Amino acid sequence: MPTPPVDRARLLRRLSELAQIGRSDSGGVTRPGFSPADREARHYMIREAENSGVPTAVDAAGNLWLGPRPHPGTTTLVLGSHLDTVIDAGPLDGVYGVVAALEAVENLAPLDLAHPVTAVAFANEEGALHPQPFWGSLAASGQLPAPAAVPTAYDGTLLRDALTWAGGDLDAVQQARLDPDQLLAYLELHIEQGPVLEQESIPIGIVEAIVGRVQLDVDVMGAAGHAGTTPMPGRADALAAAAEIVLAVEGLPADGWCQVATVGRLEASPNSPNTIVGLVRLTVDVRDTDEAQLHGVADEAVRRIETIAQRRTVKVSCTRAAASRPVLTNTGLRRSIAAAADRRAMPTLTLTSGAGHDAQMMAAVTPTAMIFVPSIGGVSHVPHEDTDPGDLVLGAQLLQDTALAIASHPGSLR
Ligand code: HGY
Ligand code: MN
Ligand code: MN
Repeated sequence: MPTPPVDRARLLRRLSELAQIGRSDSGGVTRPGFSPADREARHYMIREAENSGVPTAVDAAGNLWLGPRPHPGTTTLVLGSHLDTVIDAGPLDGVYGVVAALEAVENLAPLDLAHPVTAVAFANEEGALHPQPFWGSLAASGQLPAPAAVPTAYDGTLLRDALTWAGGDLDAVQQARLDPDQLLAYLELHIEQGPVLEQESIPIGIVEAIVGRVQLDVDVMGAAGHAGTTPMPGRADALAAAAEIVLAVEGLPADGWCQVATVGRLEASPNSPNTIVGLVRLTVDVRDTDEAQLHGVADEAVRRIETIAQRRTVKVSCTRAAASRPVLTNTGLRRSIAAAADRRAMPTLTLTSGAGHDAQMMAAVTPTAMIFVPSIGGVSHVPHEDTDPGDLVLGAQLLQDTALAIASHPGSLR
């Protein structure tokens, strides 16, 4: 069955218009999950979908469905990613996969397929404002940890309110859980966010494995004091201790504990030029494709942090705030992607993802795979994140072709 062409102009127009929503002065995009800008992007996608006659819905976890939700009596092919971003992000991370997924749903809708094809924008994948990353895909895959008593964002916003504004319901989040028997597979198209495809001059990546990740929330509690009158001996300077902690975390990969380690968020208080810092709140992000290694490094990070705290007579609390397992994608789906690429003579490369994705959560409940397109300069999570428009269209076409091939055959992938 010939697959209709992706509408290049529509795809690029939507990406360009979405990049204006949450635009920051630096030219980046700031649309943290459940923020007003995130809600504006959702409303934009709802208008675009409904103008094409595609039904939309928001589930209790705030996931935005663009097309028929999985339902009894069918096994649905789900295409998706996320609309939310980190702070000062680029214009493509996540949103590219959602826009391409809607494009495929629109183009395949007129065809009589054995399996329905739908699109989803999973809520709060990044966890940039409300701390639980992969919130929506964890809820959809039945893996959401019990939320804190009063889940609160880094800025003090209550998740209950933010989720309600997004169309969800904190008390009914369990209803967002998908029934694996109603799922055929999950496919996610995403920018690579790394340098490999560009270095190899190959336009399509077929993801074999996705890195696992552990995030620790660390509080360093010292003693605030007057910067001028407090003698140096005996200070419990939380920021000086945190500085050692940042470097100790940075040293974990070089010591063979994991592939990458980062302190990405740090808040010092009272954050005044002439006061010794009393409290530092920071996050530790460690990643590896080996699950045992990942849990070992989290324990080692805590050991290093506690040793520094003891020597500096500050107190620390380390909490495992989020964790995602490393996953392998589905072999059959990878073959379907490769076959679809071959039909269009698209060169492909099989690679590992150093970024985490909603696909990791969906892999727990249904056959899952990812397609990458190159990132210019290999950069992401920055305003100058970019991909050649031709590659964006190629990736979207391959997603659609693969979806058509998989959804055309009754019982495929079973
Ligand atoms: O952090 C990540 O790997 C992804 O951007 N959520
Ligand atoms: Mn991201
Ligand atoms: Mn992403």
